[in-house]
Amino acid sequence: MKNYLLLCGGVGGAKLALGFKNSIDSDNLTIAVNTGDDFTHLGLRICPDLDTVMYTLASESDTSKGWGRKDETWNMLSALSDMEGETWFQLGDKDLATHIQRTHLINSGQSLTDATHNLCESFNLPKFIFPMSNQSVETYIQTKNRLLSFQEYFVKLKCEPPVTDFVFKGLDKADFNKDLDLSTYDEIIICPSNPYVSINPMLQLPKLKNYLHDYSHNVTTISPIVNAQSLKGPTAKMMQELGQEVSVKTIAKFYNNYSQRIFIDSSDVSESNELNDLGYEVHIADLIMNNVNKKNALAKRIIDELESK
Ligand code: FO1
Repeated sequence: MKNYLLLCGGVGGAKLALGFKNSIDSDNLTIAVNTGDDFTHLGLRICPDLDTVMYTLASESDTSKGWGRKDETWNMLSALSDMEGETWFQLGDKDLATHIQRTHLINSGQSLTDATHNLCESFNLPKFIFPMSNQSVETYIQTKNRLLSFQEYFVKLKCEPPVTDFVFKGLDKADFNKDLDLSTYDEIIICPSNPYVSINPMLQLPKLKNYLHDYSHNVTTISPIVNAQSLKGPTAKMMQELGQEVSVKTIAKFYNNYSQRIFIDSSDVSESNELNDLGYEVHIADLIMNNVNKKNALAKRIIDELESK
């Protein structure tokens, strides 16, 4: 069995990561997760994509919302509201424990990787989930009038302001996670996550960017666009606002320097020839992962293609 590295954002990436977890031995699976969405809120270090992946793989996620924990209660948030505290970013009681424990571990001197592995251990997960970096990289959204922090844009303003650009702060002091030796992975999968705000923060880290460029024949993209719509979140809206066509071709062009293989949905089969012209080997699959069988089936399909390469 080959070794797989998944590059993953939040909800869409986590679904595919669950399919991989259910399909291969965890020794063959490593998941590098975007931390550009991370922020400090009410004194707590919050890492939304790491938590979404961790909860999803532990079967602890609230699948209807896509973030947070299942069977959640909201007593803290309600008490905070009574005190007229800040409640725009909703923290459930069980989820709060994760942020308190992570903040405590980091304040005690642990790296984000070690804190993540400690949290994963409490969910009976192996140490296969890694932050993209142990240093902070913060995603900002440039809108016409203001530069917004990611969570202000995403949660407070519900992705409404049109996007003109993206800014990643902290890159000068950040490295791709040193615990991940890229030469040990046979195949790298770009999960169906938002290219601009979930994968791009990782691509800004020179070690990963250069590796993907040099080994693009081992990099497979799974399109987050199906039939001119986002699988999840604001990818399609952002594409439109940036003046780009909402299509798998735009995804293929975005990753053209870093990937030579792409999985697209059967509804986009008519775009195959154009993707071939861009240099991609194209695979057609059902990319809509709306139940666990489909998550497993897509992961198995990708693994089968890559094992027989
Ligand atoms: N997303 C929301 O849309 N509203 C929220 O109130 C919210 C709270 C929240 C709390 C913890 C957490 O780990 C994630 C949370 N998210 C929330 C999701 C978060 O904003 C993610 O960054 C996005 O899902 C993008 O990946």
